[in-house]
Amino acid sequence: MVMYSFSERRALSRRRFMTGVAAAGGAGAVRSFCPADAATLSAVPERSSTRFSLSVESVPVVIGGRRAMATGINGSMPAPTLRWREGDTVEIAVTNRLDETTSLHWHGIRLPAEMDGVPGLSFAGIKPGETFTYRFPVRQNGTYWYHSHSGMQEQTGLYGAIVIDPAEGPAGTAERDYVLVLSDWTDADPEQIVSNLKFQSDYYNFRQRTVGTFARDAMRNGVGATIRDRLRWGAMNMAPTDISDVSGIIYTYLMNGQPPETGWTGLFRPGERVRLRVINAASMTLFDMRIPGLTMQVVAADGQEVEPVPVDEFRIAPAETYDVIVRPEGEGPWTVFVQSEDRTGYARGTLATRPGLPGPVPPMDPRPLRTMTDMGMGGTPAGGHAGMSAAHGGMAGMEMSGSGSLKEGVEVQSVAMMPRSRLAEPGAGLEGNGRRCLTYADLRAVRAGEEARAPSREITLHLTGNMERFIWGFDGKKFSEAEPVDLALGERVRFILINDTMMEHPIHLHGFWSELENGQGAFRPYKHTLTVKPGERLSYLVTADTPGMWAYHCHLLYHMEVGMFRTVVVS
Ligand SMILES: [Cu+2]
Repeated sequence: MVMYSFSERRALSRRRFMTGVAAAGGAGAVRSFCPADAATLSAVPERSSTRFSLSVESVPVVIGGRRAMATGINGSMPAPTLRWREGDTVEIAVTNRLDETTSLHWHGIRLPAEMDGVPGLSFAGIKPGETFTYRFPVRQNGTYWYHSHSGMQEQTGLYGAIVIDPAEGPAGTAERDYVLVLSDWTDADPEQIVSNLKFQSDYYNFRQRTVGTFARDAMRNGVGATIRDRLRWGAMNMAPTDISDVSGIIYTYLMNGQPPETGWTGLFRPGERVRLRVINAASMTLFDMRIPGLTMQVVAADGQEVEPVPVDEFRIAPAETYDVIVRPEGEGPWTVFVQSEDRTGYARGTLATRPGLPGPVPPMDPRPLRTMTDMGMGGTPAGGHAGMSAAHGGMAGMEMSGSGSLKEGVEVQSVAMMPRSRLAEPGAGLEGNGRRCLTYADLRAVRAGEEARAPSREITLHLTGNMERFIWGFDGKKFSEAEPVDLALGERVRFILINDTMMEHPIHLHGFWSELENGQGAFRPYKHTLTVKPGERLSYLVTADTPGMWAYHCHLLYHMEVGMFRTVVVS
């Protein structure tokens, strides 16, 4: 854990700004294209049918000047946007043209368990050459997405948007309607990334690499790849941080498949309302989105309508979706600026009245600083090296009060002694930046929840891990060591999550709404993915109304991969 003084942070932010300028200067030279053009991808398509035919296949792409093979659908990465209507029954025939098993999971969609698309739980997966036909009634509306639940296919591009019209027809709240699929692209081999992280958890957070580590890395990854990494690290002038496991060193952040050099462009006429359906399809990256000069009205979270919240900025974790409406009055152009949480890169878009008008790109913000609160020490956020060392020393060997079974060890590096609600906080790096940032406490559903029953019991789970060992789990156990969470059909339960780690974890329960208890009473927001901040305790209500085996996991792909995953069995 490295903490920065204020002056160090200032220096870092200056350096970051230089990096940003250099990157922008090289823009013209970098060519990038995907088989599907960005305009067709981002405009919400007409709803043509209730039947869809999707071919999962390798798709050639060039991103950042380098050729690579992505995993896409029908020749496109991201996969095509699917438009459905509430009340219809959709039928989706998925053919696997890869040489490994695939699957598609409909994220946030309430459906029978056998249609949920998780190999090993819902079904056997789709073998090479096979076609599996998903068929289910659509009982909700809003912005959702779909992605592979097999291996590392999500990291290599197998994700797309779902837009569901209300039964009574499209909402008519905006003249323009775009999806913004955000993602983190790498041409590194995802299996190698996991291996590197297990080997050294700060692998992608550059500490001064030496001749010794060069030799070691070259043995693991090959000389060419190691030299390439070193050149990138040098060019980025990276400094150590513990914000993200995987950073802009190997990631190119995409908006609708477009890297920042080219970006995505959305057209509008002055005075029009523009709806942006923002989906974080990244494997490992939390993003902070803003459009300098425009106020965004947040009108939906995870597909569900909320009372409009005017904001300048919001954080979106992997798997979350937010719908925002903006109303640009002049000609623009306006830049849609989406920084990675660790400020090692950004995705970029432009709202303009005609093509070819890029807006100004602001410098990236200073990197977030992990604080005492992130350590679960309670109190007000505080920084500084000395304070952190003292705090860590004080925690060593302590046992969790109220949860006698959870002890620190290899699997549980620390426990939050004073976990607290952080729902009214925008998140690390967004405090006090002069902008109105969305918080979970702001989310208020437009309708009262349908379920008035109080929960009959509580299930408390700690999010645990060891950053140095790249071990992640619930209650100090990996998936392979853990029992399923059993729920009785029809039961209403309160889940309590306590984050004992220094990272955010976006936790996704398949099949059911997670009704966040955020102080809005009966108007609590219905979410499918809830980000738990470091040192935070939050709770949500679940009605287990659909039988079956359901996945419950962290949506950071590599955390899930190494064991931050449980099965929830409803019977
Ligand atoms: Cu996680």
